[in-house]
Amino acid sequence: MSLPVAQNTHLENGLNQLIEKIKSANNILLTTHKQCDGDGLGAQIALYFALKKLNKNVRVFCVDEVPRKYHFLNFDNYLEIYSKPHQPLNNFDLTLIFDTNDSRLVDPFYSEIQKYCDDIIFIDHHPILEHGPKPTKDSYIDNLAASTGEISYYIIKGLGVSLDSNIARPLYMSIAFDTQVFRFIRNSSRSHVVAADLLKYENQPEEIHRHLFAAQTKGKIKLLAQAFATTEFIGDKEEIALLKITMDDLNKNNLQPDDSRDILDMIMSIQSIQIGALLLQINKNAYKLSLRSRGHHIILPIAESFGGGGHNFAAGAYIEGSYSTIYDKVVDLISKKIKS
Ligand SMILES: [Mn+2]
Repeated sequence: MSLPVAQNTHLENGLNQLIEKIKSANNILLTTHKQCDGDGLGAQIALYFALKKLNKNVRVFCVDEVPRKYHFLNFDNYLEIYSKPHQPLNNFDLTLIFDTNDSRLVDPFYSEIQKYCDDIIFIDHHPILEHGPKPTKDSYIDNLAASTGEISYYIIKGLGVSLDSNIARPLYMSIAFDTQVFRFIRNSSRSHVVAADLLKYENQPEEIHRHLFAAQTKGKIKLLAQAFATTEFIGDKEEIALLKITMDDLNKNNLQPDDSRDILDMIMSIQSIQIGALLLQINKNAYKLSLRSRGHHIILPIAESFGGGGHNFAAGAYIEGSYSTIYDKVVDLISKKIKS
């Protein structure tokens, strides 16, 4: 079964232009948003291996430390971390940034890249923000793609590079991560079709699922127990769930902020919850807000009002201030959204 590479002519033209641009560039930089996730990381690593096969000079960066659960990819010899010692940057013909179109999520690396590269392109599946920075010209944004890995797959195919296990493994990881093993596929067969092709080259997909979703520590289970026990249910019908996790909660269980990422999704599995919020403390007076909606209420504007972004039904923002002030604002905005 084959599907068109893009879901409308406008996107197909954009994708073809992007592929031509990549073909004509020699020095290429690849990166993704801060606190990377499996999607952006897998999409860029796969393209790194594909571009190597085309003999391009290519460097692949994360802005900051890669969370533990992705270390099974063994990227130490080629993946560079901007926040750690790395080789100096050189001039690049082209920079491709995966899984965001918001330059703020790539800073301070973004500002640095601008000194070395005039052609920066975002490759993404998040909506363009109403109030945030606009993506650069020629950026390729496909809101219908369930993962950025899927887009990276079609770029690699368009470049005429043959797939192999180095390319298929990170791409499969991207798709498995962002779809949560095919739960969130935007009602399209595309994720499955692409994955089926990748599995010709990846013979341990269950190992990838395990690394992404079932490699818990005792500390994580303890955090889950505490999180579930302290989740607040708010509203007339208790349709809002709100959860707080402090730095101390993470530290005492030997966990990283990334370890808290899936907890809100677990709480959203309570069918009566319409909107869920997590306030994760990142320093004394700053919190990362994560928001989820069951699908009846678009919560992206709430995240945008705090200077954040994301998808319509899964979004987030960094907020400075005391917990009680932030709590009041967040509960107020969500309650209004529920009533609207
Ligand atoms: Mn993504």
